[in-house]
Amino acid sequence: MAMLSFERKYRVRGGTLIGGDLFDFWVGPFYVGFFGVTTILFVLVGVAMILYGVSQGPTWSLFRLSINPPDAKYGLAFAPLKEGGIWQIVTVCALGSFVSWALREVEICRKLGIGYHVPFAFGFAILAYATLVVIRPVLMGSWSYGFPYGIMSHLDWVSNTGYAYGNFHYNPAHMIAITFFFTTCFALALHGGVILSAVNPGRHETEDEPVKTPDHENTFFRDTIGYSIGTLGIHRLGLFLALSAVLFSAICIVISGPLWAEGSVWADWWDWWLKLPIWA
Ligand code: 07D
Ligand code: 07D
Ligand code: U10
Repeated sequence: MAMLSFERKYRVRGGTLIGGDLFDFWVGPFYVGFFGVTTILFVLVGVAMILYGVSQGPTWSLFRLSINPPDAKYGLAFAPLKEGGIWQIVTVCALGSFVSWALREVEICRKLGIGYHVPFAFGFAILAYATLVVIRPVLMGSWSYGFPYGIMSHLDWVSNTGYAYGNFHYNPAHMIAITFFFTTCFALALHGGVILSAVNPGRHETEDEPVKTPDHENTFFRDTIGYSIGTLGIHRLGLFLALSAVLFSAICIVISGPLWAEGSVWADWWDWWLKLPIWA
């Protein structure tokens, strides 16, 4: 179905979670809805606060500008605007706009009558962000544990936080997360590759070469590794791998501090392994 005739079919009222018909319309290609309006409002306030914060700061340089979290002395209290209060407001706006975006996705899914898989997946990204700037700081008793909002400054935070626990590579959940990230890329490369190989037969073939079927895709993997997960299965696997990567990322950072105390080294966690009696 051509896109335009499809849009005429599905661009109908209904499916909203809140607000009824109030914002049930499109602007150009974009569905608006109640949560489109809240998204825009949170983005406008958040961006305005970032611009205000940067205007007070030492630089407009894109790579160096930074909105920093409050000092440790403020604990979990509100900080004065220019001493981390802006960071706190920006954090509220970021969470507000991310959650609004997810709920707007839900409303679009309802209109289309499709599952909620995409907003569910985005929820994992929101969870990871919330772990970094809310859950872990609350467990540690201070907003100062949040990461600063700047391109280079947030890299400094990752580096400093990593070295605060010795070598972060020894964090077992970090290992699992990284393995899931690598596996996700591997799976997407295999999937993209096999689909294109079936749809675009080699140039040496004739122009009217028919598109190959899923049987060809299955057989390729059965011939190479003895098993094919199937056409639906690869998409389930992809979603599982990607969400697991993000979930274990959230776990690896939330256990650093709240569980494995600050100042201790992740490498020491592996002592249980060295002390296994079988090595003696
Ligand atoms: C390709 C979809 C498009 C999204 C893009 C990002 C902004 C920020 C704001 C100047 C895949 C848009 C960027 C809106 C502008 C200001 C104030 C997604 C795609 C193009 N990081 N990070 C980047 C964010 C964290 C880390 C790049 C955001 C954690 C490392 C970009 C968050 C940790 C490296 C960026 C976030 C961490 C980066 C490219 C939020 C652990 C890099 C991102 C909200 C997760 C890389 C200079 C990308 C880089 C990079 C954005 C959080 C680590 C600026 C929005 C604290 C090690 N991060 N990041 O392509 O080049 O994502 O940095 O949580 O090496 Mg980061
Ligand atoms: C948080 C992003 C959420 C994004 C949202 C959307 C907008 C809109 C608009 C474009 C989670 C934002 C949208 C703003 C944009 C438009 C229009 C995603 C988030 C909601 N590490 N490490 C990870 C590796 C080392 C350290 C995770 C590798 C060193 C710390 C991942 C290596 C040390 C933390 C990972 C490596 C160290 C991490 C990141 C290799 C430093 C974290 C992915 C090969 C010396 C972070 C939850 C992620 C984490 C994290 C990978 C090395 C420290 C598993 C591959 C040894 C302190 N590292 N790392 O979490 O777990 O995405 O965060 O060396 O905090 Mg690490
Ligand atoms: C997949 C797939 C598949 C497909 C697919 C895809 C996965 C098999 C069938 C999809 C994949 C791709 C297209 C590939 C490329 C994608 C990526 C690499 C992922 C990363 C994506 C990006 C980097 C793009 C990011 C762009 C975004 C998020 C759009 C930004 C849009 C807005 C800001 C507007 C949002 C609209 C809202 C909130 C509703 C209300 C809107 C309005 C009222 C519009 C106008 C608003 C105003 C006038 C008010 C002013 C507001 C402002 C200024 C705020 C905006 C702020 C900004 C900073 C812009 O599997 O199948 O194919 O295709």
